[in-house]
Amino acid sequence: MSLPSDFLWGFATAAYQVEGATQQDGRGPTIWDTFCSIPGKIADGTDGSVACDSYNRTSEDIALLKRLGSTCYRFSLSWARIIPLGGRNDPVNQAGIDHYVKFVDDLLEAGIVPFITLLHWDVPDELDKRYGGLLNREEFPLDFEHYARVVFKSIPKCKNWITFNEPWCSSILGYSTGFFAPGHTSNRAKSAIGDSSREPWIVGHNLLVAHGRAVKVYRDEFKPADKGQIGITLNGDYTYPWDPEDPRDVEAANRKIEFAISWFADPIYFGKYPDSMRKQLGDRLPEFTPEELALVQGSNDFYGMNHYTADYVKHGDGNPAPEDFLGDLSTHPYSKSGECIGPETQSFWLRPNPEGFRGLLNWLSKRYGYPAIYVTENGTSILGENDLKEPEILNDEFRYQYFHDYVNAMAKAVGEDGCNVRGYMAWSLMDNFEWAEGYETRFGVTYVNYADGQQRKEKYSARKMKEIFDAVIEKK
Ligand code: GCO
Repeated sequence: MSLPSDFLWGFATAAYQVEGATQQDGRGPTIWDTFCSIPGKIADGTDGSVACDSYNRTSEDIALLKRLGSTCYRFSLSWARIIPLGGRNDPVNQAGIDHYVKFVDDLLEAGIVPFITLLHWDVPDELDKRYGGLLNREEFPLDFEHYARVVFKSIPKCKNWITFNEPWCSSILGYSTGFFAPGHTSNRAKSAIGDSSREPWIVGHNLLVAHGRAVKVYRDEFKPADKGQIGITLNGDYTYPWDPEDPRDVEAANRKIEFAISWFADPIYFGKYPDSMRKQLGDRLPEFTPEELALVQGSNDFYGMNHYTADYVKHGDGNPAPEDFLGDLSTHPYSKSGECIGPETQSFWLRPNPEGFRGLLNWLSKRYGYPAIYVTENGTSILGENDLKEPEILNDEFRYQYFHDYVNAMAKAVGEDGCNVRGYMAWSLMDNFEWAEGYETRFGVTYVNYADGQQRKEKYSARKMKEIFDAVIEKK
């Protein structure tokens, strides 16, 4: 046993992936509603307008969390339910606030600790139309600060806050590859800001500053003296050198983690972007003004870690192309000696590798001085799961094994390596709208039958989760 007795564990979701009810109670449109309406963007042509209908099934979801034994739950708020047009001079929608206040009350009543993400990608569409959304260095951070203030004021009972989910994805997938909303690609000829190859780096910068603004508001105006914590959630794979004997591959592997994680974490913990990024990107990477830096540096009470997989990385030759956001290298599922990261899943980017989880926990802890870490997402899809019959879907041994192995790897990182992990939220409580993959890829421990009245049924992994944690958490 190696996780402390007050260790929190539970599940995570995000508003656009589970809530549905996109037209209900005055919610405004978001960039994801708009993006889904563009033909070809979502694999099965669907969107989040119904999703799991969680907006109308809050008590059912809470009962499920309770049944599974969860002690915490991470979910995100829909900014456009609270301020439908998004801006600091736009009207606030009381119905949206009331919904989340009640949800938090009900969770606490059920003995479940809420972790709220302020923004999990569903930016109010109006802000994108009005001034370019995340691209706007002046307006966006101020509007986010205002939204955060409205939320902190309305929901004082929540003590755990995450500003942004995975700014890497917002920046790179939203503004370089175009896989995610708003679907910009950095090789477009024209951009509102001139050179489109700058867009992802500007978006990342603006998200950092907006995060810093929200944290300052929380600390100055709302944070209770004895409790209350706020941080950002970053995603990143663990990365092995393709050839461990080749120093160029070793360096490339480290650089890849820096381009994913340190892009955001170095400014927060050290007050600067990583040297590897400055070297490769030059002035395409913005400089912090002194005012921005004062907001960003020191702005994490904890590190929110989303983690799923690992990869092998081989160095590239020559100068990287401007859109090479990985840092002039290529990733492989196999090492030079032919060793594979792990079995295939339904997600092309995900192969289980629990040792990599322990590896990355150690990498982060060493680099950033053993900060408190909450694992805010971890989980897997299963190859072909959606094509199976219901009884087979419910028997998700593969997912159980993934959670078992990853949780035990984390327990070793805590018990044997001294990492300071305080909580863990599995992705996800239930099958849901998997962004550009639509509903064809399932990540839930609970099966959702979308075709038949949104019935939820616990899979094997759901029923085993408590057992997995009971085996590694010390008894009180
Ligand atoms: C994330 C994503 C989740 C995905 C999950 C599986 O934060 O990474 O937001 O919403 O559904 O990662 O791909």
